[in-house]
Amino acid sequence: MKDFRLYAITGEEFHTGRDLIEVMEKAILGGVDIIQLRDKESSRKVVFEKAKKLRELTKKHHVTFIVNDYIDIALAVDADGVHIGQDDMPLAEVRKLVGPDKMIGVSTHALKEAREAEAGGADYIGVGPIFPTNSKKDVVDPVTTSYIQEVKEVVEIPFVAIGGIKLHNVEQVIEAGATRVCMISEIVGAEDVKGTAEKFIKILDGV
Ligand code: 3NM
Repeated sequence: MKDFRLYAITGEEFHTGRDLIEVMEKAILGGVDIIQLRDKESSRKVVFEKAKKLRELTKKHHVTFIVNDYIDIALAVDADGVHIGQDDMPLAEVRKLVGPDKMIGVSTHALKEAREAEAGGADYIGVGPIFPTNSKKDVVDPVTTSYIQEVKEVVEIPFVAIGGIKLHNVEQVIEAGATRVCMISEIVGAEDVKGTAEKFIKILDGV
């Protein structure tokens, strides 16, 4: 797996009319090194079209591209991997479908899930939500930064902290032991998307 540290997930509800590809290109130019297409509202046809465009964009900039939920779309556009949640198909089945070379990321909200994802062959896990977030429906209560400390002690595969992470609280996340951080709203909803990503990179550089 190509490692990463600044992970941006799409969230067009925060774009206030701006174009998906333009916003994500600004994020990449600011230092985002992995992008996930996450679209739970659009038709599969529309998600596929967005995935195709984001694949082109991420190829151009040598950035990792992950598709949330849709394994077939990830394969069809030759994404670098898929991201699944606790309510998706079992990890072993997803691995059978995508093969050994694609990345699989799994959202986890408790140590048991983190252990299972690692044992099942996930390439990385999401750990969250660290703070309250309005970006995900039916999200569990915040797991707080103590979950980062637990995961760091117990899990060997890479993990990325997610959920309510902002420029003003990211240092708490890093202090707890995270070296990779992931956001929706703070990056794609920023007025200055590139500048915001650059600020995160500066903070991560100081680690
Ligand atoms: N997954 P924001 S929290 C997509 O805890 C997602 O697994 C989470 O958005 C998890 O950066 C989350 O705007 C939403 O809070 C992240």
